Amino acid sequence: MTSDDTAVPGLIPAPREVTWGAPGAEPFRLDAATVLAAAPGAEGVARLLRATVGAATGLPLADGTEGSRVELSLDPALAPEAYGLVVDGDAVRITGGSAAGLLHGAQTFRQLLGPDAFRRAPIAPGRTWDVPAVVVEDEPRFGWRGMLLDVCRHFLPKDDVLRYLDLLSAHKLNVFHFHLNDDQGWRIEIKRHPRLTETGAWRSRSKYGHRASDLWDETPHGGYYTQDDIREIVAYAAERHIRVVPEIDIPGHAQAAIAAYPELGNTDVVDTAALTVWDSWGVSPNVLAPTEDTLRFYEGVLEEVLELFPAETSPFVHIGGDECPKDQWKESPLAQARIAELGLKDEDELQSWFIRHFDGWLTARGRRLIGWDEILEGGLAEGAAVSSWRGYAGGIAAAEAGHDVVMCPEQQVYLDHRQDGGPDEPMPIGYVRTLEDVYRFEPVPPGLSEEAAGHILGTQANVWTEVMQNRSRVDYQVFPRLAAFAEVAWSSLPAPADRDFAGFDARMTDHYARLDALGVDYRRPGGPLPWQ
Ligand code: TNX
Repeated sequence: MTSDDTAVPGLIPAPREVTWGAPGAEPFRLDAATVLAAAPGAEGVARLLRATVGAATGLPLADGTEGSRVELSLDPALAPEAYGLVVDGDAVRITGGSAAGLLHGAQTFRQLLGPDAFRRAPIAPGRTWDVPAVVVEDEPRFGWRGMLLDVCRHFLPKDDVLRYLDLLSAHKLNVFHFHLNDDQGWRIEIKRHPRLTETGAWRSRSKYGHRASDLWDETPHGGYYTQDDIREIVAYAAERHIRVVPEIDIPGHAQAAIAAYPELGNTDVVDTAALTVWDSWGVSPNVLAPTEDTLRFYEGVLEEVLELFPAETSPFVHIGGDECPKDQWKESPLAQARIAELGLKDEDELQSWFIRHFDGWLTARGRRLIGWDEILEGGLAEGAAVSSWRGYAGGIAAAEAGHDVVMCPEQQVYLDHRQDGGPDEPMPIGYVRTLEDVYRFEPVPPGLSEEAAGHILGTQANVWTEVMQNRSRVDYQVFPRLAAFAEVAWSSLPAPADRDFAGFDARMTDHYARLDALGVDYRRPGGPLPWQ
C-alpha cells in the first residue's frame, strides 16, 4: 500500500500483500441478511465477531451458509498466525492457519468495514456496510508482539485491563506482560499470604500530577485483582489468543512485599517492621533477604501464579531481576554470610542465585523463566530468556550466547517517555519518542549472526505508569504510538531509514477515526489534549 491509496481503508498494521479489486469491482454488502458460516474450530472467532461487528452494526450475523455470508475456516497449511481474506460481491472468506490467524483476519475485516465498526452500539440503525473487494495474504514478522502494563505504580481496575486486551487484539498484538508487583504495590491476591494484598496493595499517597510542576496529592491509592479477577483476565486473553506473561519481580522492587511481611527484608540492617508500601517513585533500597525462607515464600506465591496462569497460555513466567540495589546486601552480615556459605563471589552472583533457583523451579514445572537484562550480571541461568530493556546490548549478548530475547529497549519503546519535546507535553518523562521514532524502531540490531537473530523472539512496548493515574492518561501515552509499534512487530518493514512514514501517517487518518470510535484518549497530532 502507498500513501496514494486514499480511496481504500488504511490498514494498520500493514498486511504482507493486499490486492484491491479493480476499479468498479463490486463491494461486499453487509446487511440484515448476512450470515456467518463458521467451520469447526472457528466458533470462538465467530463469537468475537458478533460481539464486536455485531454490536457495532446492530446486525444479527446469524449462523448460515447460503447467500450473503462471512465464511470463517481454518487451513492448517498456513502458518498458525497467518490468514487469508478474500472479499468479493458474494462473500467475505477468511481463512486462518489456526484460530489465532483467523482472528487476525477478522480484525482486518473489521478495519475494512470502516471506523463505525469499532463502536459499541449502532449509531445509524438500518444502514448498510460496504466492504471493498480485496485479496489479503498476511502473516506476522515476529511471534512475540507484546505490551507490558504496569498496574503497580497506578492500579487499573479489571475492566480497564480487559479493554486493553481488546486494544491489543485490534492491533494484532499477542503478548500481554502483566507487571503485578513492585515497590509501590502488590496487585495479585495470594491466598496463602493474604497480607500481600491486605497491606501491600495500599499506599498513603496517590497521584503524581502529569506536569513536572505537579506534586503528590495525599489521597491514599491502591487496589488488587482477586484470583477470580485474574482467572477472568486470563480467559479473556485466551479467547483473543493473547499469551499472558505474569511478572513477579524479585529480588528488588520488593518493598510492598516487605511492608506486608517484614521478615522478607534484610532485618539485620533495616527495621523492616516499620516499612510501609513505598510512596515515592524511583527504586527502593529495600530488597529481599537471601534466605531459604524467602525462597519458600516466593515458591508459594509462584505455585498460586502457575495455577492461575496455565502453561498453554503462559509458557513464560517473568521473574523481574531488574534494578536491584545491592547496598543492603553489602551491609548485611547475614547476606555476607550467605554469600560465603553459597561459595559466591559477590552480590551480583547472589542476585543470580535467586534467578537460577527459580529457573530450575519453573523448568521443573514445565515453564520458562524470563527476566530483565540485569539477570545477565553474575551469570545467566541456563534456560532463561531475557527482556532487553537497557538498550540492545544485553539482548545481543544473550542472543549470541544462545538465549531467547525479547527486544524492548527503553530509548525506543518505553511508552511512558514523552511523545514530543514541546513545553505543553503533559507527561514530560524520559526521552522524546515521537510516533515516527517508534515507527523507525528496529527490533533486530544489525550485525547479529543469523543464529543469534533467530533467538530474537520479538518485541514489546512497555507502559510504566508512574505518571499515569488512570486509563485516560495511559491511553494518551500509549496511542497512537502503539499503532506504529504494532506495525513494526507485525509487518515486514524495510530498514528504518527506508520506511515509508508518510504512507503510514496517511493510513493513520483512518486509524484515528477507529480510535475515536473505540473511545481511546489518544494524543491528537496538534492537540487538543483529550481531557481538556
Ligand atoms: C525502569 S524497565 C524500570 C521500571 C520503571 C521504568 C520507567 C525496568 C525493568 N525497570 O521500574 O518504571 O524504568 O521508565
